[in-house]
Amino acid sequence: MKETIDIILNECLTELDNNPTQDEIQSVKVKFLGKNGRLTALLKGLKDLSPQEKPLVGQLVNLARERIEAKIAAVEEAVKQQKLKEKIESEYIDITADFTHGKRGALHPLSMVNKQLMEIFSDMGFVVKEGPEVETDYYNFQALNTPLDHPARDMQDTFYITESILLRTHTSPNQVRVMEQSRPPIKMICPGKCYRVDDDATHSPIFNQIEGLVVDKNVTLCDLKGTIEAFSKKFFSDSTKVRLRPSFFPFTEPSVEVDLTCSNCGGKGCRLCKGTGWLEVLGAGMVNPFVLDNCGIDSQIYSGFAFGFGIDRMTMIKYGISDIRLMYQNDIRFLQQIVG
Ligand code: FA5
Repeated sequence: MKETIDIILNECLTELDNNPTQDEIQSVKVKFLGKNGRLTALLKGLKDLSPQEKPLVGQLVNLARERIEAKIAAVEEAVKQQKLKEKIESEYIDITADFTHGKRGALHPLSMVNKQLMEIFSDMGFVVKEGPEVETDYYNFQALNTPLDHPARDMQDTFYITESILLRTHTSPNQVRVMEQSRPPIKMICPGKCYRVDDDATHSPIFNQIEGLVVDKNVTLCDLKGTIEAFSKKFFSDSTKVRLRPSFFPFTEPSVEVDLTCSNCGGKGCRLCKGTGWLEVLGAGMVNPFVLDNCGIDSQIYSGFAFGFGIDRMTMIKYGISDIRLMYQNDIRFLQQIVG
């Protein structure tokens, strides 16, 4: 009987010696230790042995079983360690690898400038608002003192969806929307896309404006000039000077065009400023009392200023871009020159 036990034991240990897989280990368990396994069969046969033989053979079978179980545990541990090693190797990341060949994304120049402008105005206490790009004729023109057939509409021809719904030509409709919804003091800016039937090197059919509006008691043209000056010094440079020239917008009275000293030549005169030393950057003025009253704000008590400028134009001036269309063609070679 001892010989039979040794043969079974050796056979089993040999099978476990050959780097078995987890499935093969399972088969060995079933084959030798399972319900109908070979070692189990020996235990079942004990009942046929004599009382003297029974404890002896039983002890031998149990010893063999213990050796097989210990071997199985060792082999299973080896399989587990091997799997772990393979997993670690397959998931290895070389954090010292050279990634300089990888391309990094960057904000588009217009988004970059818009973000910068928002930060400057937020620091100055302006609240950022938004308004619809698809606008009604009422908000885009009529509420801004520009009735049907007003000649000022000619300068802002646009894309009409119906006779009374259009793509907004400027961000000024948001002056009205904000004044209708809130009471003074108001201090807001509103960035957004605008649309006009324009198309040349400095005018795009789609472009971006920022509207500014301040309404309170005793707001004057000096406050407008001071605000533009403070903003321009932050955006361009400390030496930037501001100049106001008379102009006309139906929704401001008086109205002004605002010029800044040329950021390229500092006011000496160059190609960018066409030798004048000044760059025209925005339209502005004191909110027309008609517009205030129309929004339910008593023009006898309150006054306000508003301004509107092109983000595209600011970007062109800041980065010396000569053609606005470059910013909408998404040529990576152009974009890389601006954002690196
Ligand atoms: C207006 O749009 C007025 N709403 C501005 C304003 C606001 C006046 C508040 C008074 C009070 P204007 O048409 O000048 O004004 O446009 C303002 C700026 O938008 C221009 O200086 C220019 O920088 C930009 N702009 C206008 N049309 C285009 C265009 N087609 N492409 C690119 N930029 C444009």
